This record gives sequence, C-alpha cells and structure tokens, in this order.
Amino acid sequence: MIAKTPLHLSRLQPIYDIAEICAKKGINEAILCPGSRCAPLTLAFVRHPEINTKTISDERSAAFIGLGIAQQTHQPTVLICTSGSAAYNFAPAIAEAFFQEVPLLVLTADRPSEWIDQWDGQTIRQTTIFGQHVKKSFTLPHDYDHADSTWFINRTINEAINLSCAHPPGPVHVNIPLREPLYPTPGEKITFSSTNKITTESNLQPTISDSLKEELLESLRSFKKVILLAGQQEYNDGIIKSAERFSKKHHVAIIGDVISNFHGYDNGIRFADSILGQSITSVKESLKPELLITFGKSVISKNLKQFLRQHKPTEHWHIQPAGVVPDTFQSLTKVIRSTPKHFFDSLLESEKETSFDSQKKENYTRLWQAEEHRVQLAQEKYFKETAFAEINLLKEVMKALPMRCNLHLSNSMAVRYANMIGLTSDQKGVHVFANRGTSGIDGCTSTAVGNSFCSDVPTILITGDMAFFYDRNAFWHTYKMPNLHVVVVNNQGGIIFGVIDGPGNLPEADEYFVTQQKLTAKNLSDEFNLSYSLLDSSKKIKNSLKDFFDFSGTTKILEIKSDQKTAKEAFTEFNLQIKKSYDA
Ligand SMILES: Cc1ncc(C[n+]2csc(CCOP(=O)(O)OP(=O)(O)O)c2C)c(N)n1
Repeated sequence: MIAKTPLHLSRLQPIYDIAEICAKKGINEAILCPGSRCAPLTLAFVRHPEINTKTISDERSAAFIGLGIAQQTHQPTVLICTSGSAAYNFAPAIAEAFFQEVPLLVLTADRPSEWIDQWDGQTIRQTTIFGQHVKKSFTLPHDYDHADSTWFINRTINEAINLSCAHPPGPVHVNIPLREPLYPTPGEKITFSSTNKITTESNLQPTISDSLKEELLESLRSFKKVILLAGQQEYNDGIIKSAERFSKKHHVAIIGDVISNFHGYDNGIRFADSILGQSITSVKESLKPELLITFGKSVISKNLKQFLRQHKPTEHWHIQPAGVVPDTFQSLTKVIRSTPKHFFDSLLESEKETSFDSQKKENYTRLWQAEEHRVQLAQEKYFKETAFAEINLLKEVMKALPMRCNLHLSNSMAVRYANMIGLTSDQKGVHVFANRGTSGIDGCTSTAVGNSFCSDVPTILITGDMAFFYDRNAFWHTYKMPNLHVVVVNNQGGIIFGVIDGPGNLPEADEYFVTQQKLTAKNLSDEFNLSYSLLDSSKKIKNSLKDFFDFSGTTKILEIKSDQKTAKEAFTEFNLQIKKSYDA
C-alpha cells in the first residue's frame, strides 16, 4: 500500500516521530553532535517539548557525556551524529556502556545505501559500525512511500528502546539513511503525530522456586567458608541491607572494593586487595573459600582475582537476572537467575544449624575481619609517619568529601588509590562511579561532566593528568557544570606504569610506558574559564580543601602537584607497611 502523506505532514514525518516515540517511552535526554545529514533528527529532538537537548561537538566526548547522563537518569540517553567518521568517534563510549551495562540509544545519520562506496563525501560503511559492542544494530529504510516503512520505523525504535533497557541494559544502534532535502522549507513546521504506536515491555521478574531455594539452602549449610563478593554496581541501600541480613544469617564474609559501592556496610571487607597482595602464604590458605557467591560486574583488584583463581572454591554461584555470565575466577558452577536482593531475601529462612557448624562459619568471617583490621592499623601507621605524597593527599580529599556526592574515579591510579584508601560506612551518601567497563582513560572526565548535568548533588572527579588532558574536550561546550569539582593529580605521566610489575625496570619504561608530559591544568582552566587552584605544599592542604569543597555552583579544578619519584616511593612504602605487619 502506498502511504499518502497528509498535506500537513512532512515527507520526513516517520523520522520526526522518532523523537515522539522516545518521549512517550520516558526518554528525556539527548546529546546532539553537529552535522547536516542528521538535520532532520536534530530538529525533531530540539523542537520536541519534552526532550532536553545539548550539543557537544566532539563525538567521543559527547557519547561519554551521554553515558554519564544515563547513569543518573537510568533511561537510555539518545546520541545523534552525522554520517562518516563522526559515528566512529562514538565507539569508545559505546564499548564502555556495553560492558558497564548502561542504556544508550545511538542514532547515526547515513547516506542512502546506493551512495555507499561511491566516493560521495562523509560516507563510510555504517550499518554495523559498532560491531559486537552494541546489543543490536538496526538500519531504517530511506524511503517512506509504503505504509509498511512507517510501521517498520515505529516498530524498530520501540524495539531498540526496549532492548536497550532490558537486562542487562546497554547501547543499541539505529543507523538512519536520509535522503535530501534534509532541511524543512522556510516556514515549514515540525509536528509530531499523535497516533504513534508504543510497544512496552514488562521487566523480567526472575524468581527463585521453592525447590531451588531448598537446594541452595542445603548447599549453603554444607559450606563453612563462604564469601559473598560484590562487583561493580551503583549504590543501593536495599541490596546492602538484604546482603547484611543474609550475611548474618549464614555467617558469610562480604567483600567489595570501592566500585562495588558496598562501603555502607559496617562489617564489609574493603581491603581485600591489600590483604591478598601483602599477606603470607599461610594466611592466604586460611582465607580460601569453599563457596564463592558473586553479584554485580567487574572487580578492580588483581590480587583478589589472582587469589580466587589460585585458591578455587568448590562452588562458585553467580547471581544475575539475565545475559551472558563471565567466569572471571575460572570456577563458575551455578548461575542463579535472580536479582541479588531477591536472592538474599529468599534465602533468609534456614533450618537451625548446630552451634558447631555456625561456630566454624563465624571463625571464617572473623578471620577476614582480623585481616581487615590488620591492614587498617598498618595504613594508620603509614599515614601518621609519611609526609606529602599523592596517596596521602588523596586520603585527605576522600576524608573531606561532602556527605552526599557522586565520586568519579578515573583510570588508572585514581581508582586504585581510592580502593587502597577506602570509603567508610558513614560515607553512605558518597556514590562511586568509574569507567571500569573497558577501563579506558579516554572518557572519565566527560562521564563525570554528564553526571553533573543531571544530578542534584555535587560531582567530584579524581583523575590523573593523562586521563584529564586526554579528555579535555569534556569542557568544550557552553553548558554549566554545576558543582563539578575535579582533583587532578599531576605527576606528569602515567605513574601506574611505574608501580605495576612489568614495565617498572625496563629502560623504555619512562619514555614509552609512563610517558612524560608537561601540561598544567592551569592553562586548561583558563581556556575553559574554570576556577583553578594549585596544591603544592603540605601547609596548604587544609585551606585548599576548604575552598575546594565550598560549593558555589561553579566548576572547580584543584591541581595537586606531584612528582613521579615521591609517588612511587610512597606507593612502595604504603604496601611495605602492610607487609611488615605480617612479620610481627
Ligand atoms: C584510551 C586508553 N589508552 C591507553 C590506556 C592505557 N593506560 C592506562 S592508565 C594510563 C596512564 C594514566 O595516567 P594518569 O591519568 O596520569 O594516571 P596515573 O597513572 O598517573 O595515576 C594509560 C595510558 C587506557 N587505559 N585507555
């Protein structure tokens, strides 16, 4: 059937209606990148009354900003760009969103298919450009003469949004070939059809059957050494409380590094990385679990990963409602299709254990707590005795964080330092974010900027100099970033390569791994009109932090002047202090 476009509707009506479908499905945020091919999309989203739009010229940065927005809204952010290499520049953020499981609806404008490979300008092969790092790639038709084309576009956009939100959430790509003319004629109005069909998808409600519950409880009772390991996830008080009740009932040790956002739990093990990195063999042997239960995404700690790979539990259960489950510790035996909270709440009833059994389980959790305490004491000793070094300054920064904030941690030392220092259980209002999906240094600042656009609480970013200067276009726009405060630890290179095993002693280490750069955040701050201060002596710490944590609605940069030698020595000394506690 040939579709007759009513006189008041445009030829491009099915394209304009994409904005309307998004709005009707609860999507309110779109990041637009300039270009001509995408003009019909740009105009539809800009002119839609329920969608907030921002224009960001660097597509790489734009896509990370979109990711940061989606972390706050929990809805797909729409990303729109023109044809050609513009689309490729979305790729790093798309890969990050894929592994961090953040929803994005990526709309790339394209030439009609007959013009691909014809040396027409700004034309590349876009149909599946993001490869395996999107949940799915769709291509829309470029002519809308037949009624089925309109139905197909509507159906595809509904499907793409539903898929982006379905567990595990992630990016979905829709490639949109557009025929000229791309701009409305003078005076032509862009309107939205009121008849757009909306397809909803109900959330997956995985439940634990009575028989599975019995099976799991019986298994749980048979293990005396049980670890509950939280991977990266957003802060969720409900999960923490349920996990706490579960842990008390079954005497389970809860381990979570800083990106697990489990610091709100009083008795959690936060320093597994230091414990397993510095302790002696006999301690590690005694900490070997019989049952490992995991939930959430990745863990930072290499020491923890190695420990679990070398000291494999008899069973490893992973709780995840849907999607492919990685076998990070090479010991996965059971995938439990449930939400973590439902799992913890379902397994609270239990037959009474003999006091002998529960004693044995308690002994195991106490062992972990004793090691945690040991690290804490060694850390205190280190911080009391050692002078001005970047890890010491970051300890002060973390202590001074506001009660409620989003804490963004760049790759790679910032997130590692924060994990070594840890947050305390009275910092429940500090919610941690880090691009640990792909662990790139290319979009940490932009992600924090995106967060600051959509959050009522301050956003604090702690970053190294390389990550900061790499992503400088995070600031290349005209929007206010209220209450975004950035700590740049400037040691003039990537100190991570100076402290990890491997490159440290090679003759090429300094030039080709650490690399040396001479930029200062002062110039960048001047260029983007950001409020700047420098922390270059221990005497200034108190006043610097007081000023820095004064939230007056402006974007502030605090540059910590560090040097590679002191930073490396302090890192070694910090670990040595913990190691020494095992000699006593
Ligand atoms: C896009 C990208 N390129 C390269 C890397 C490898 N890499 C990891 S950390 C790092 C250096 C980071 O330096 P800086 O931000 O100064 O932090 P520091 O290690 O000094 O704390 C590099 C190049 C990466 N993770 N991502």
